Amino acid sequence: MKTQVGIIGGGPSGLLLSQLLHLEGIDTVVLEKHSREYVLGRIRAGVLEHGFAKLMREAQCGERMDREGEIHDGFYIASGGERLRVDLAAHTGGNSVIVYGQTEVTRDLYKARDRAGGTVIHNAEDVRPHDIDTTSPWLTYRDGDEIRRIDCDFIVGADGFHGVSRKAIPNDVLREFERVYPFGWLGVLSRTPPVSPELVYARHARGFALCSLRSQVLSRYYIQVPLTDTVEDWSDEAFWAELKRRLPEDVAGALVTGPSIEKSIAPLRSFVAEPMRYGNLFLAGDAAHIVPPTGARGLNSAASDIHYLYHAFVDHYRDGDDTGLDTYSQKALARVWKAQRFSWWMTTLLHSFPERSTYDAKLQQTELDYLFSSDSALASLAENYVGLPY
Ligand code: RFL
Ligand code: PHB
Repeated sequence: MKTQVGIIGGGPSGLLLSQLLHLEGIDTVVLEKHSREYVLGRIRAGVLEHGFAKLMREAQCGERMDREGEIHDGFYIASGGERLRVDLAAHTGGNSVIVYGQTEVTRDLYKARDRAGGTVIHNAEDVRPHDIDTTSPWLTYRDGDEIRRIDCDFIVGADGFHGVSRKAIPNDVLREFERVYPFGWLGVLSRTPPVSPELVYARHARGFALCSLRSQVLSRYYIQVPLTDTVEDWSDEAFWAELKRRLPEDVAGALVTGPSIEKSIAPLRSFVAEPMRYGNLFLAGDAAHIVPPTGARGLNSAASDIHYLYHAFVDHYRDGDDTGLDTYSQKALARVWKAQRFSWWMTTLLHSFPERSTYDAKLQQTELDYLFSSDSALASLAENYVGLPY
């Protein structure tokens, strides 16, 4: 098989790039390790910035998002019984975010690839990139007993944090920057009305909690848990009781509980790999960088990579202009690091850190007091939360 851009990974990054390139007449093949049902069963992001939404519309995949997604122009931060509304619109000249689940984004992208007759190969085992430092890179994957080969002009590694593409970059070229947090988020999805029309990020001495939603009948809640905890340690009853303890009284009192329909633990980690290009291999999304979910930046940062990469490929194929490809890594990383900084800041502000000094605890409280009393501090938070310009 032959294609112009071979894409490893059929998550939101890979599918969005594939669909955008298709609309410009550029051929792609997507190799996905798992089944479609498996990919759609992962419950992840819920908050999209408008830059992401614009790309979805450009990809002709924005219709359901615009119909069913909710525009949120504010959210709450709760601490010590107080609740502060962060007015995103007021602090950003009318900007907002869209609440629409990653599962739905991915479903819409799969449908678009199907409609266009795009090639997305599921259950592709042992995917490997070859000759990435030449102008004729190629991919192999295993289909049962057969090894299949795909010749490409370029390869894009959009295969998430645990993928193979980043590992194909030689050790003496690749630099990795990492911070691992000593806790995770236990998330529960339930078919219950959300406790608040807007998200509530709550700091509490027992640990962080977040009230989010997917729709008016589907809620998503998270609590900070030690890394040693497992899903089996948490019955639904124990989860709801702990969530209530960490929320302000009025919020806890309004909480409607019900059976969980999904429950999972995600460890919190910050990670960046540099460079994001090696030869004719380009990394995008979680394959190159991840953030703790506190600032809702992960999927949104993936989308900004796709924005740069898509335009770079179009310039290459349409005009023979390689400037975009040559500057991709540098441009993408500049925005990636700003998302890293913001996610680290939100995480540090709102979580309980075991074995933290009393000095650090005082600083965290002072940072919150400052945020609650300063319009400039709120404006900085709002500007980052709605997404910095591309
Ligand atoms: P993905 O989604 O991990 O997709 C990668 C795909 O590649 C496949 N794959 C392979 N395919 C072939 N060969 C291999 N060897 C392969 N190895 C892996 C995988 O099966 C998969 O299908 O990466 P992508 O596309 O870059 O998308 C990134 C986002 O998934 C991620 O950044 C967000 O989910 C992060 N995130 C959030 N981001 C936001 O912008 N807003 C949010 O509100 C938000 N909330 C969250 C989040 C992530 C969370 N978790 C679980 C970490 C909330 C949570 C709890
Ligand atoms: C979610 O709804 O899953 C969600 C929302 C906001 C975040 C993280 C996750 O910061």
